[in-house]
Parts: sequence; structure tokens; C-alpha cells
Amino acid sequence: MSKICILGMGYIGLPTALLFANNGNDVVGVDINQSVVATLNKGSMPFEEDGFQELLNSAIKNNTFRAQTVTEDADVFLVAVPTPLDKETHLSDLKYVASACEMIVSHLKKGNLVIIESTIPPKTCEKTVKSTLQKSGLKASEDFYITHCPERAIPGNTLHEMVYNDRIIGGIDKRSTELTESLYSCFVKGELHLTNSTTAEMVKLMENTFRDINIALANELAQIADEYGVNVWDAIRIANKHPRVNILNPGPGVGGHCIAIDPWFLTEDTNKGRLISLSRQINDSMPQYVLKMVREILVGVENPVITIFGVAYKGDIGDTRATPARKFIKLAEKEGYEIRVHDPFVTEFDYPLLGLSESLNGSDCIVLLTDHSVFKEIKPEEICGGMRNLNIVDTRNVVDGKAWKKVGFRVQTIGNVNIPHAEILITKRSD
Ligand code: SAJ
Repeated sequence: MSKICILGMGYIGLPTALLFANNGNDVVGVDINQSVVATLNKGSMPFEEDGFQELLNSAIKNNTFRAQTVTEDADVFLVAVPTPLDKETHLSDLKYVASACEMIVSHLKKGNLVIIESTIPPKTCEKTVKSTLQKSGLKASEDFYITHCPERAIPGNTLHEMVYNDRIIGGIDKRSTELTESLYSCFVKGELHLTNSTTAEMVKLMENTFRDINIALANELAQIADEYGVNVWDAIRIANKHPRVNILNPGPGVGGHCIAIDPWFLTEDTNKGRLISLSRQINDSMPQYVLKMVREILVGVENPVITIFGVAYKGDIGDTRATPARKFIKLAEKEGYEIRVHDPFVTEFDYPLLGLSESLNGSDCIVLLTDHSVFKEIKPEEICGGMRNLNIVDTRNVVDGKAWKKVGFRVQTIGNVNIPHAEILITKRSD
């Protein structure tokens, strides 16, 4: 059994804390936010994610987890705090990682292990983390150990992925790696890949960069398909039948706290990375492309009102961090569109959240930005009554265009725009 002090009780730190606490360890969860600490000590989760309330209940019952605002002595310190991107410079902002390390300094003892799960640029463990912790007077690799063990779980399926995904374990030396391997073996069922800290830092960033570039390719293909009058969704589906092709889906842009940010961390200290920054630009420009589609469909409509379906950054979750919806809404407002927002998953947003029919009352166009599964179930004949004009711009290829058109909607889908022969006949043998 280890005593583990976990700094940062957010989307990664808290689930990690609960997994350790339910697998034979004594865990102290530290967060500077008093209300998060109070919520946890009352036995409630500060956010919803399948499976974690049960883990919190059992950890509290077994006395293996408690939360507080200050750090205390432990065998292991684990840092899972945010690493935001400075919008102006596109540089990583390591202030939270640095201050979490500062909070550890006075508690650091010989033999301790410090794990960084936060996403960080290459060399951060060897530079910032090491030098901050050495303020304790102890020497890294001799007196204490440091490892980067990046989280790779996908929001919406965190518990399953934390347990079953492979993990990268990169210590600043062999002992750091070994200690961390033995610690994570208590709950990780995926393979543990042992490496050094800088490789681990780079691997994590490479994974999200790969996804960002793949989505940028899909977004570029969608725009090319619009020019050629090809349905990109069919084209991608067919191309992906090739055993070595796997193109992702186009959409209104890339949101969330990782994929749109991590490519910048990878390239912040190098003059390489042209493909990476071009992909960022392509994905960041998708809200403008969606606005162009809206402009075209609403040409001639006076005082246009648009209804946004979905402001979460992706489907079936309520997370709006860095959602492309925000940029789209701001651009559309600037151009004079009146905005109504409907998202059944989101509870807090910068614009009022309306019920389905209220959001559609007097609207001229639905702009579907998030692929929530409930949007697939909407019956167009049941919602068209209150709308002033029947238009929908579907940026995720969610709705059944044929059914909506039958009711009188004009339907435009990213990568399938203005195609007179939209219902392309694809001969299927077996699909
Ligand atoms: N998106 C598309 N088209 C797609 C797939 C996604 O436009 O085909 C958009 C989504 O709508 C969303 C954004 O990309 O706006 C990111 O969503 P995501 O599901 O791709 O990823 P995240 O940010 O929720 O989680 C990613 C994951 N990384 C990879 O899959 C390589 C997850 O495993 C990481 O743990 C997480 O980043 C993280 O914390 O780094």
C-alpha cells in the first residue's frame, strides 16, 4: 500500500485518485478550490462521468480517500493539473504544474516518487519539474524520483479507458520508471510501456497531433468535395474500406482541452512543425466555413434567427471547453444573426440554454454543431411548426437528410453541399 497525494481533482486527477483508492492505496486528493474539496468530502462528484460515483462511495466508506486544499507528506505525489495554452503566444502555460510542484517541495522526502500526468512539452520533467522539486535540497535520481505518465483516457469513457488503455511510463531514470510501473499495475489492465520522460512527453503530444492532422485532412477533403459536388461522408466511408486508410470525420472544428492545444506544445520550441500548424489553422477556420454555409442558405432572409443544436465540444457529453460552437456563435452574432442555443447535455454556457421548442420558435435555420445521439432521433415533422423558415445546416452529418427534406427542410451538410444528385447511388453488396 502506498500513500498517494494527488494534486488536481479535475477530470483526470479525481478519477485517477478513485482508482488508486479502490485498489489498495491511501489517497489524499488536493485541490486549491475549496468548493470541489467540500463536494468530494460530502461524497458527491463535482462532475458526472459513468462509474465514478460508485468508486467515490466505496473509497469514502473504506476510508481510503479524503480531499483537502493542502498537500501533506506521502510516498507518492501525482500532479494532474491543467496546462493551458497562452492564446497570444501559443506557448504552454506551466504555472499550475510549477505551483503544484512548489506545493510538494516542503513535503518531499528521500525515496519519494513524483508523477506528472498533466500534458507537458518535451523536457518539462527534466527542466521545470526537476529544478522546482530540487528546491527541497534533495537531488533528483538520488533522493527522489520523477516520471511522466500521461493520461490518455477519452472524456465520456474515462473509467474504461483508464483501466484498459495501454500506458506510457517515462521516468527521468530507470528507478523512477520501475517505481511508477509497480504503482500503476494495481489497476491498469492495459500494457505498460516503459521509456524515458522526454519520450513519454513527446508520445502523448504526438497522439493528439496525429488526430488533429487527420481531422484537418477530413475538413480539407470536405471543402474539396463541396467544390466537386461529391458527398464526402460516402467518399470517406468507402476510402476507409482500404485496409491501410482511416480518415476521420469533418466537422465545425476541433474543441476540447487536448487536441486543439497539444500540437502547439509539440512545436513551441522548434522551428519545424509546418504541417502541424497548418492543420491547426484548417481546423480553427471551420467555424468560418460553417458561417459561409449559413449565409448561403439564409440569403434574402431579413433579421435572421438561427438555432444552435449542440454547444458541447463533442457528442453525448456536456463539456464545452474550447468548443468550436463558441467561435461560430460569436462570428454569427457579429454578422447580425440572432442566436438561440439548445443543448440537452450542457448545464452552463455563456448563452442562455433553451428547451427544444423554445429554441426553434421563430427560427430560420438550425445549425447542428454537436453530434449528440438524441439529435438523430428528432422527428422533423414534430419540430417544424414553430419555425419561420425550414433550413438546417448539419455540420456532423447527423440528420437523415431525406426525411427532413420530405417535411420541407432545405438541408445542407458539410462536405455534401448543393449537390443536385445528393442521394448518390452507392451500390452495396454487403456493408
Ligand atoms: N472530432 C472531429 N472529427 C472526428 C473526431 C473528433 O471533428 O472524426 C472533433 C470532436 O468533435 C472534438 C475534437 O475533435 O471537437 C476532439 O475530440 P476527440 O474525441 O477526438 O478527443 P478528446 O479531446 O475528447 O480526447 C483526446 C483523445 N486523444 C486521442 O484520441 C488521440 C484522448 O484519448 C486523450 O486522452 C485526450 O484527448 C487528452 O486528454 O489528451
